[in-house]
Amino acid sequence: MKKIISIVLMLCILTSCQTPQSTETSSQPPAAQAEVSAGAAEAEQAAPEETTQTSAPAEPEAPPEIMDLSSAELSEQVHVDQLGYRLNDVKKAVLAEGDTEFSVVRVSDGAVVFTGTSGDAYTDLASLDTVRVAEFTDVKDEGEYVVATGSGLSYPFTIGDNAYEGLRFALLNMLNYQKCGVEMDLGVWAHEACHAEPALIYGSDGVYKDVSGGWHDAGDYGRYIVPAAQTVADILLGYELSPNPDAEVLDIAWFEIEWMLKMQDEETGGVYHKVSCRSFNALNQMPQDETGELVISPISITATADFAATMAMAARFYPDKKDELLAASVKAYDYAVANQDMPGFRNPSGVSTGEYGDGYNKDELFWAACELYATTGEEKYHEDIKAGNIHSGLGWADMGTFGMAAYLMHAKDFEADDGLLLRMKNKLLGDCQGIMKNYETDPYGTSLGTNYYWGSNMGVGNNAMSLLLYSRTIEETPEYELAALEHMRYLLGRNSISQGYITGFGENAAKNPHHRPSVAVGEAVPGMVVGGPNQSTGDDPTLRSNREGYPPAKCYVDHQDSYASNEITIYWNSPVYFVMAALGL
Ligand code: G3I
Ligand code: 9MR
Ligand code: ZN
Repeated sequence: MKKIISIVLMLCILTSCQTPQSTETSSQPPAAQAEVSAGAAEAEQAAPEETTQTSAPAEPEAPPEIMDLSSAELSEQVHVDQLGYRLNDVKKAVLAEGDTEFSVVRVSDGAVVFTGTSGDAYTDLASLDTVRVAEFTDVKDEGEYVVATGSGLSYPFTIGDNAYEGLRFALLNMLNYQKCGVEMDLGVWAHEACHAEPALIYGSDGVYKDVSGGWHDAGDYGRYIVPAAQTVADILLGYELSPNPDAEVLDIAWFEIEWMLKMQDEETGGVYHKVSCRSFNALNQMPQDETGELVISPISITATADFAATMAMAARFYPDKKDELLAASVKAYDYAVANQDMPGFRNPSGVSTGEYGDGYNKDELFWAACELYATTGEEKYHEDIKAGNIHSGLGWADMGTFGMAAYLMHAKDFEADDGLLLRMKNKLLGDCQGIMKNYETDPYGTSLGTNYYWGSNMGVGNNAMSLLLYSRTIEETPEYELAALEHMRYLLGRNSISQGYITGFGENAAKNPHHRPSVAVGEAVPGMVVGGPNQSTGDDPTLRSNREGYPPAKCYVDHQDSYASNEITIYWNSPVYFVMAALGL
């Protein structure tokens, strides 16, 4: 984990920190310098222009200027990736409007290793801040640094190929912290077996079923099929598309798959939507302390189709279990197709835990058909895909892109249909172009435009994932690969509030997630992606009282009670894990 350094006090006057001159012109404008969509704060927006990097000392022998960092102050307006940048990465920071010049300073000795001029001032509509982008790609000496400007110092960061060390594993290992039904040896977060007793089938005449196991969904202890399917698919795809896959993924995912299998009704093939207590328990309880009766909510079509998709996908990853998985998948698929007009899931009376309501099931059915075709090559599934529309999306309510990924990667084993391939390519390309349009006008390297909603960080992860899926399954696209990495930097602190959104990673990472084990213990489990800014501040009282009226990208509060901006979930971690794995980081 990162070395913590504390930075205090005044910044030495930047102008006194001069370095010998030697200039270098970058022909590539930083993303933030790209053209701005029409109609947006025109007066403030500068035309795109090439930026000039003023480089490090030309004569290596000349001793660098030294800045007294001990008498410099941290600025909340100088935004960097608080983990850092690999040696050959593009390196950008986001500065305040007044920061036309900046330096990169080594923490160990205060050496000013680089000075530069930042790009044009630009008003970011998501944060309403006017900012400048600073590029220091040429700094390639390993070390711990800060960016220093007239506003003050950034949080510290590493330049080195180990900048991201530990993050990818922690993102995956988070799922082990969410394990239910078994005793877990997790240091201070250790817990006894929880939620292991049979659960009541809602509406039955006292029928109980064993549905133990699986992962707690989030900051609460419910276990829900729809987000489980997304999470399993994300990490299996991460495994499939990684240049250096993590062997642990298969065991980790299997724990959830085993639980999902228990959630299927043997008789009909339908899959129960979720299992939880009737309501959420107190925030400071460890899992074994939630002892209310467990209730299995009714079967839904979205859960059943997601289950069918996940099991058909899993059949390719677990050859020894292929028959069992495929049988479960086919049974679920047949049920979902036959009952697709059933209304979308709503919490039944008396149950108020996570709903994952979704009145539209065509994307889930599409995903299932694609996975079944990808695994079996049976024409029946191909016909079902051809008969419907192409769908996209990677979030729990919209799963179509998982279907496209399966078809694009595996249909070639059978008789891929050129028309379908083209439609999928165009659909995914259209999504990626929309993402890139936002990305190119976002100083922080993300792509949500001005739309920050509950779980916006999943949107960040999913957008990066879409770009990588396009690049890996259709056509290698270096700009998309770079943009995906830049999205990570937003999550790691290069955002308008310099907030690290992954617990334990970065100097200013979230410390008070809405996560029951973390609250109970008084310390956040590491490696959890929090929900992030949510412009609907009315979604929770703590967010409202702290952030009402703030611009969308700033509607976040690192408070344990803010479930609408600071909860964690398995499916906010998993796309970010995918990105790290696919990038081989
Ligand atoms: O997607 C739209 C967006 O396009 C629109 O601009 C925006 C305007 O408000 O709304 C967006 O929809 C929001 C949606 O999340 C985005 O995924 C809804 O307003 C918002 O209510 C919805 O919140 C969901 C929340 O439960 C409340 O139902 C979250 O997605 C979902 O992740 C969250 O899930 C909870 C579980 O129920 C229980 N466990 C914890 C988990 C995380 O908080
Ligand atoms: O802890 C719950 C969280 O997991 C949910 O996402 C959130 C919204 O459904 O609800 C949280 O529970 C709160 C409940 O809704 C209202 N009373 C306070 C609960 C937090 O302790
Ligand atoms: Zn449990």
